[in-house]
Amino acid sequence: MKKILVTGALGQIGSELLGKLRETYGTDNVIGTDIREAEGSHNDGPFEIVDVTNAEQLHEVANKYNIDTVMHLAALLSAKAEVYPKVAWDINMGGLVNALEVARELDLKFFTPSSIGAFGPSTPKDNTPQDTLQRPNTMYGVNKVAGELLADYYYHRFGVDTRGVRFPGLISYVAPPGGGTTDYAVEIYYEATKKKAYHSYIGEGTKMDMMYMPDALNAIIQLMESDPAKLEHRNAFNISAISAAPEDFETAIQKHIPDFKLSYDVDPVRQNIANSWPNSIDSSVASKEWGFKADYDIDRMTKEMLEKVEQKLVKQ
Ligand code: AKB
Repeated sequence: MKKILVTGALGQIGSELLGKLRETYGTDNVIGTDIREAEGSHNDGPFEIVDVTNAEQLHEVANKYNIDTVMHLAALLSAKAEVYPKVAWDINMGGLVNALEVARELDLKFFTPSSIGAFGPSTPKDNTPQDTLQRPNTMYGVNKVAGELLADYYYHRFGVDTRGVRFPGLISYVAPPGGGTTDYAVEIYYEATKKKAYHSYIGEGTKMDMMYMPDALNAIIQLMESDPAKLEHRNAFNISAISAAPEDFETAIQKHIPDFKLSYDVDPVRQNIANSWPNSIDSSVASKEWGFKADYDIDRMTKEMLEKVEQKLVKQ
């Protein structure tokens, strides 16, 4: 990777990936794009307004910068996609096919994330295998399974070097997530710091996979830099670091804020989505094919999240 274009660069992953890529590959070699204007550090390097559903615009910007890699992140997350299923289809599938077409026409390397949302109620719930039943019952899940298959198709049919992972819920103190089912696992740290209390919209005992953002960013770069000859599962590697329910975050937070209180006010839409996802997925194929390894468990992540969120709130 020498010149990289990132779509959705102001989203939860993009906001941090942009900085990390610029540090690693040089500021001028990473072009951020999003549907809105960049602010702050995102403007330190090249940035363009791009609506991924506009194929021509995407093509024009990719051509202008002579890129060799696309990281396509622009998407609507699971809970929002349930509220606006047609919009989700248009953005998640329309944007993806446009980005894949650019990669095909310009002979680019391609990364796009799938998600634990690509699994459904009939998928084995514990230690979910890499290759298994995928019959999701959400629009986001339908988009993610179709996206995995489409990226495989572009590799087999056109030789596009497509790669991807199934991300769990991502936890970070930099950019807030928006419209996801796992967002509670970020909110809980802000509310613990501000109020020593949190009402979880996900019910007690609902385990989902999670990961701290630095592990997610390392995974993207490691996968993209790995030897293609070793990649059997190109487009949808299971990766996870933590399997946790709200009460597991409560326990981890109470080690630092002993009087933190967790209560529940369950949102049926997001709870139904969470119920359809695995409790824990098996990342061993990613470890075997390209050396995936997460550095943060829930305790290490919690210590850092509480410190960073506190620093952030003091500055505001
Ligand atoms: C969401 O909750 O929609 C995302 C995801 C797991 O893909 N964080």
